Amino acid sequence: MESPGRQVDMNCNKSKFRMPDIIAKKRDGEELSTQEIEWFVEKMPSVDDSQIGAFLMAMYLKGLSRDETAALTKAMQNSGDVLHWPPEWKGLVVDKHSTGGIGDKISLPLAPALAACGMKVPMISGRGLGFTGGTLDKLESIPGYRVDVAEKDMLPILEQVGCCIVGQTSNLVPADKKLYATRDVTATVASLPLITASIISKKAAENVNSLILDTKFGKGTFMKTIEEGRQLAKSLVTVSNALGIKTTALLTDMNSPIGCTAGNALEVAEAIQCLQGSGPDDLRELVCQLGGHLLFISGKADSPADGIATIQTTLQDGTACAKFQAMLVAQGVLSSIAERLCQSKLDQVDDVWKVLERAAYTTELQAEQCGYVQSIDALALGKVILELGAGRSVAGADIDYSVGFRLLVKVGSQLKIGQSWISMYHNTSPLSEDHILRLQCGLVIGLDKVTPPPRVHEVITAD
Ligand code: IUR
Repeated sequence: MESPGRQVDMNCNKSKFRMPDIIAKKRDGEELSTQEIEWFVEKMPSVDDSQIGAFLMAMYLKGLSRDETAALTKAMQNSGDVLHWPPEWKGLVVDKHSTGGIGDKISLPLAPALAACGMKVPMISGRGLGFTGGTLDKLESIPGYRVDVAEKDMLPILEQVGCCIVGQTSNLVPADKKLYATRDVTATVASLPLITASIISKKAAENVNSLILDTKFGKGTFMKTIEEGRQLAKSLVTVSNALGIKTTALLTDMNSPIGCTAGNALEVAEAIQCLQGSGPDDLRELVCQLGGHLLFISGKADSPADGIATIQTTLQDGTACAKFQAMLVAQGVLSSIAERLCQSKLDQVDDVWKVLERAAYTTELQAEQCGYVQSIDALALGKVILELGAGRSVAGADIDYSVGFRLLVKVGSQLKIGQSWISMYHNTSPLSEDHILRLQCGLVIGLDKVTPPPRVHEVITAD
């Protein structure tokens, strides 16, 4: 019997496909052809929402093979503009993607560090939603920073500076916008092939030669177990390489916050510390490891260790910081502000308030027992600052750049009773009892000495 429903473009001369047949085929667990997947993505603007939802659910339940996922990713890449770069940049155009976490400000030092190594980094980033912060929000806490850079204006910035960090333009991977919005309302977000196609199609549309992925697992990210993180990393690496992008993933621990700070302006300050060769060790290690592996797969370092040392040098000799300063100016920040931010010594993170918006109140919380810090629950802390205004619970909401926290201890630190362990930056006072309780519960103190777990657990390369 013929399936009911609007029949999309029956007369399309490319094929005789019908949406109900494609949905049924996937519903019954069969493999779709590349042509069927391409047809679906091409016709998506005129496909009924109910059919897109049903197809997504069929893909969610039955999965997609490697070839199907690669075909979907490629078709999505080609659904809008694909960026083009001068031929002499071949091999130099690189980017990084992170699956996101609390205190994840890695892109801010990494993009300029790579530019300082001669790479071209057209980084297209996102905004934060929920407890994960967004790179664009962090940068917008710097007065004047513009994220809405047109594609044609990226070229001169990349020529002169070597990196830019911008928002997604309206015609880059429009298929992902439609699919992501529909996944959101049809309980089909958490699907490995759909996440893979969504992430890699956007990087492929940037037309990068090499890509490094920071695939996180743990409390402060959406892949809670190491095995879930590993499966996502493998899927991303396999499909990205199948599309011709040299790709490696690092599987990294996101149980405790990265660095010491979370919250937009505070994270900018910490990123600049990193660019000045100081700041928290774990942040610097992640920047160097991600950058080092990326230089290696791009053929610009003889080994990952060689690449790591090269990135480390750019942080120590000021060349990465100079690139960051130049990028800020190229993206709208007054040169006096950019200079003040990048050239004043930020060993005291509080100095940042001379340039950036300052929270009205700072409250320190004290340890309620003595011992060693066993764990710091990134998610618990991230949710509190989200509620205090550092993030948005719904897309489009305003955020308060000055809200956040600064940890005064790390996992493994020894603490005395009454010793301060966190500074909260907030604009409503006092902190509520509920917030204080949840923050205190986020710090686990015990008598056992603890060695902090390594941030990088595994390096996942193409088979
Ligand atoms: N980020 C993306 O770009 N796509 C996704 O599907 C998810 C995160 I989940």
